[in-house]
Amino acid sequence: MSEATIEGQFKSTYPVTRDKIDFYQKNGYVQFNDVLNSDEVNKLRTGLARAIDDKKGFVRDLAGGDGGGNQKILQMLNLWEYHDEVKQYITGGRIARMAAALTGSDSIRIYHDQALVKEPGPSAPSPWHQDQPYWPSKEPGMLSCWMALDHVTVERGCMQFIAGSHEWGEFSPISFEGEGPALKDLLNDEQRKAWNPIPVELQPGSCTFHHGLTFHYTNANTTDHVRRALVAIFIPDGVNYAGDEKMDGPFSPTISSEKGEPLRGSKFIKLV
Ligand SMILES: O=C(O)CCC(=O)C(=O)O
Repeated sequence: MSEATIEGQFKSTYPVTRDKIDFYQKNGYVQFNDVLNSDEVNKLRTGLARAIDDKKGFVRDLAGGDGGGNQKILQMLNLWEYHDEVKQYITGGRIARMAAALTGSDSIRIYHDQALVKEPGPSAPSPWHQDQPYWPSKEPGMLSCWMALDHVTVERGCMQFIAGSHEWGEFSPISFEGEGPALKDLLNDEQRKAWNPIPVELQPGSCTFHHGLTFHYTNANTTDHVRRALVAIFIPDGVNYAGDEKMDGPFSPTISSEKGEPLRGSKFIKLV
């Protein structure tokens, strides 16, 4: 591969058509194929392998283990701070510009990235949930790009969505450790009738974007192969800080906004 192409990694623009924007706005999620080429996917796999070795920053088992061996869902936050490959991916701008197009926003900031790894064997499902209840934003609007680094099938833990559920309002946060009610228990009759999970199987380098209120789920990985996903969460314009009562996460100390002001923090760098 030429130097020029390597230089351009993660930077070139991926076209987001009007149809895709309309689909996202109507359904609360959308799929894009071949957003990354195989060199870019391999670069991110390299960064992820190093992150799994050195476990810098915030690392835990999202399903309640100790983050040591045998994690059911290994979650590692803000790889971009520690691993150059991921920094290039996040700051290169391709996926941030896609987020800007989907939301119609003039500016996009990163909230954080996260690697979510389901090894074969000890893996757990990620229960049906919305993301917005875990985020410090007052208004909905934040969104995630879920990038597949493996060929993800239903059995390997691909994303599943309830189309249109981003219009159903904000529900309580759901425990990934299996405590408390399931999201489905909180629905009204009409919402229960509309419950029709849509699995989105992806090739490596393909992704989905989903709105912070969209209901989503992934199976435990029941295959013999690892499932690696790299998620980037974005803050578009018009999202304000909800205040302390909604924030006890790892980035609370970095938030510089007062309640009701645009959500800003030292790590929420501007990408677009
Ligand atoms: O990858 C998973 O298992 C869950 C992903 C997820 O919940 C998210 O990206 O918001």
